[in-house]
Amino acid sequence: METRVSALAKKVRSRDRVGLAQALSLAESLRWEDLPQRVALLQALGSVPPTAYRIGFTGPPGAGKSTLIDALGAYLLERFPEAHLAILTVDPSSWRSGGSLLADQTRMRRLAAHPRAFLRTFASGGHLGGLHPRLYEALTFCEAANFTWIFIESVGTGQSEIELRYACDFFLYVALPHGGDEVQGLKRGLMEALDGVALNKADTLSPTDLNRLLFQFETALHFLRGGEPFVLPVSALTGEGLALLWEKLEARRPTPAQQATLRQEQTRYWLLRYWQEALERWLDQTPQGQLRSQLLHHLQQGKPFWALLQDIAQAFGLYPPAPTS
Ligand SMILES: Nc1nc2c(ncn2[C@@H]2O[C@H](COP(=O)(O)OP(=O)(O)O)[C@@H](O)[C@H]2O)c(=O)[nH]1
Ligand SMILES: [Mg+2]
Repeated sequence: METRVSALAKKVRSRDRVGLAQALSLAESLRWEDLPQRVALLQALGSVPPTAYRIGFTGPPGAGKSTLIDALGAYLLERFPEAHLAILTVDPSSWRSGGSLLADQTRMRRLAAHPRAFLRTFASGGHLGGLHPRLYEALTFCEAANFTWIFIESVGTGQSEIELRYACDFFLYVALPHGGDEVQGLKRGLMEALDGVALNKADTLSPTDLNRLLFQFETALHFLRGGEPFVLPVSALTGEGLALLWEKLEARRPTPAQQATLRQEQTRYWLLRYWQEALERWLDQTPQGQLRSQLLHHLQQGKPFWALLQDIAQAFGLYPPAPTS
């Protein structure tokens, strides 16, 4: 195993497509049986100083995230002939064979065919509402492959929206201008987490509508965040605003020291997720873990709520409560 792993590590470091795809499949696996292999690979890659600029793109389905990534990515790869770009799309709402993952691939036509771009889609991993539980490892592998930028696309649903923040250096919200009250639809938690807003499909808006939307976003963000996150109209279709968007993203790129601190916080987050996952797995094998299905069964049979509460507390040795002195 040792030599196979070090051979794989070498391939990853040299950005070999097959090797990288193999490493990412390993990252995608949710089987604990595969953990030793992942651990060995991470170990073989050693500690990788963060060099890639990770940008997370979130927003409602149809906002144009994939199209924007394709346009921005193609623009960047042309401008920087030495650069390499990795794109991970993580779609919590669909499965590998599902339609929207394929849609992402077809929306990224330019990047899909580009020799310096690497595209990979991640299934949901069955994790309800959250990002793929192994995304962190996948990103570590991409970082070891020395990509200049890593773009992460995630559909904005529930928890994953905010969670993306723990995967990237910059958290960009791609807004879809319907002409309604877009800002109202944004959850407060999301407003607090995002670093910038790209108002996409600016080509479909009249100047009046565009100004109204910009004003709405700027006011809301100013109120919440002192106006720190930017709001920028762009069009992934016409390319309008892309150069300026990149200028702004580049200006917000964290320094290596800031990036190291950020990664430390992010590692803490993913570590606790692992802990939670292991805990649940462990719990399922204990009598207390099995109690869960018994409780639901008893509830269905009409056992009163208070009696079920008693059962829970008793199972964990909490009933009657120990007297506090
Ligand atoms: N008019 C216009 N259409 C766009 C723009 N960006 C994306 N679209 C279209 O919006 C639809 C959804 O785009 P897609 O990138 O798949 O959205 P995603 O679900 O956020 O990834 C597609 O039909 C795109 O062609 C844009 O800037 N202007
Ligand atoms: Mg998409």
